[in-house]
Amino acid sequence: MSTRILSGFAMTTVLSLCFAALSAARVEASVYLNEYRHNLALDSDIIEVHNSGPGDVDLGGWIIRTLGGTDYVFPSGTILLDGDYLAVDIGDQIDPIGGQMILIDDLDSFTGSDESGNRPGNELVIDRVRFGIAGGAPAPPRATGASLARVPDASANPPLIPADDENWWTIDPTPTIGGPNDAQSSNLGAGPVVNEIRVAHGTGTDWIEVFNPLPSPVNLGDWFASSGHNIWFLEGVVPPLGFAAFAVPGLDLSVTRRVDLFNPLISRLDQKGIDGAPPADCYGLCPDGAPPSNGYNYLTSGGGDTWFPGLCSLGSSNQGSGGDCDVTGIGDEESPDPAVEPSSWGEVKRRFR
Ligand SMILES: [Ca+2]
Ligand SMILES: [Ca+2]
Repeated sequence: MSTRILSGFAMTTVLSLCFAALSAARVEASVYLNEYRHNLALDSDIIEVHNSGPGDVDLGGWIIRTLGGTDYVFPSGTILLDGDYLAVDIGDQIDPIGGQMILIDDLDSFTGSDESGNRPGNELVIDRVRFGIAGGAPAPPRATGASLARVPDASANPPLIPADDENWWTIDPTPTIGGPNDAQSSNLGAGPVVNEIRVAHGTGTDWIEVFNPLPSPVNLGDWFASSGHNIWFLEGVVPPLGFAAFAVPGLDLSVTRRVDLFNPLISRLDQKGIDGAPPADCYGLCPDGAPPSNGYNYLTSGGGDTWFPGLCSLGSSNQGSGGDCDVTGIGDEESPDPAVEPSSWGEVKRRFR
């Protein structure tokens, strides 16, 4: 009996030593970038981080690094408790049309090395998001005060540093800075798509064309298109395999170079980009409605494969009468054929509603 008691004591001692050794290794808690919005009144970028646990984390010395911006360094003594949200003002660092945020552990508070060979003074990337023309996540429309939000919230332990940002981030018109996110998840490729973009290049008006690939009509009331500058509401009914064209001047497409399409549930169904594209007035899918629906620039939107410059046919099929997608307009900066350009919003509605 006494032997068993001694064994138990010895085991407890060994376990205690093991825990002491573990506590000297890296913290195991997961800290996330969780939400971002630009505060127009402060002209500042506000970033929310979340500790999904287990355990508290000392963020002192950690860094938020933006694309081309100045590093934000968390002050020493910044303890993020298990389960807490923290919003920090990093100043005006983020380009509204796109960029990235990286959360970095500077490892200075860490002594020794862990199994991955991390050393004090090194930088360890904890989390990252790329958005707008720089990655899959959408740029939050700055004029609306909307945020870029993780979905689901970080407390659900979604993947850190996701390669497919478009599936883990969306915009939230009603930000929740300092608390759990409640944005709607995306449903990319599940319905109507941006089938064509016409870019005004500073004169005239930007347009988008929506194609409905579904076998039933879709009421576009309260649907909206979004860019890093603003949102623009759509309207009307687009028939099965039909087209509808919308002037979208607030989106500033020649500057923002990306458009995202949302349904009334504020779930994102499509995204297209033209950054890096050959110069043209129009860009269109061929065949109509072709994938992918998760692009953020010309190439990731199917550039040269299903997404082409020079397809100018607002309100009608990009495939032409022969179905062969005449792309002879590539690189042609002349105005598109006026015969296919709706002359006014009223005419668009008359034609396509
Ligand atoms: Ca939040
Ligand atoms: Ca078209």
